[in-house]
Amino acid sequence: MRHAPGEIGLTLDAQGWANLDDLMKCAARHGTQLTLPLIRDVVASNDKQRFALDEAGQRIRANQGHSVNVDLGLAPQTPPEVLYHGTASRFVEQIRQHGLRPQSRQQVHLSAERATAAAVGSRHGKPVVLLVRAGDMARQGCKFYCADNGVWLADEVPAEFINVP
Ligand code: HQG
Repeated sequence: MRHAPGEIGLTLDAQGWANLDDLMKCAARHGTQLTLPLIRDVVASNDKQRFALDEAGQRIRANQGHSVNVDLGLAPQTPPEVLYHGTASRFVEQIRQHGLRPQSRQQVHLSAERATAAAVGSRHGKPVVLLVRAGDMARQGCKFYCADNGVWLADEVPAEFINVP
């Protein structure tokens, strides 16, 4: 849903939605039996609320984290004064120089809680939590978005707004 829908022949619309019938058919063709109750259960119970159903309950999409090109259609929001980004110690020098870039994803992911950022960073190695001065950034005209699961998103974070511990 976020990285390779085409691998099972699934097509997302421009906003990242896939029809549930299509998803079930494509998955079945590739050996995975999905049912509506199972999908609904995954959407409801996923630890990070990664997925959402549309109001009619006919389509599904990921709330954030895409590497494929989608427009989630989120409206810009005023961020908290401070957001956190968890990374690995080996990336810190590059980030100090170039700021945070989305890399393979569409946007940089930021958290309102330090502990969440630490967990995100530990996926990559020895975690380091960077403090992002989101309020200052926003006042200078940078846009922030909040995905439906509470993850904050920005197109990039210039180095001047990052405090490295
Ligand atoms: C780093 C997971 C060098 C960045 C998590 C990160 C998150 C740079 C890595 C979501 C850099 C990219 C996203 C620069 C950024 N030089 N390294 N200039 N700028 N980086 O996985 O933020 O499980 O694409 O610090 O919970 O770790 O997928 O991003 O370490 O919410 O739902 O480049 O993925 O969610 O790694 O994680 P990622 P992320 P899901």
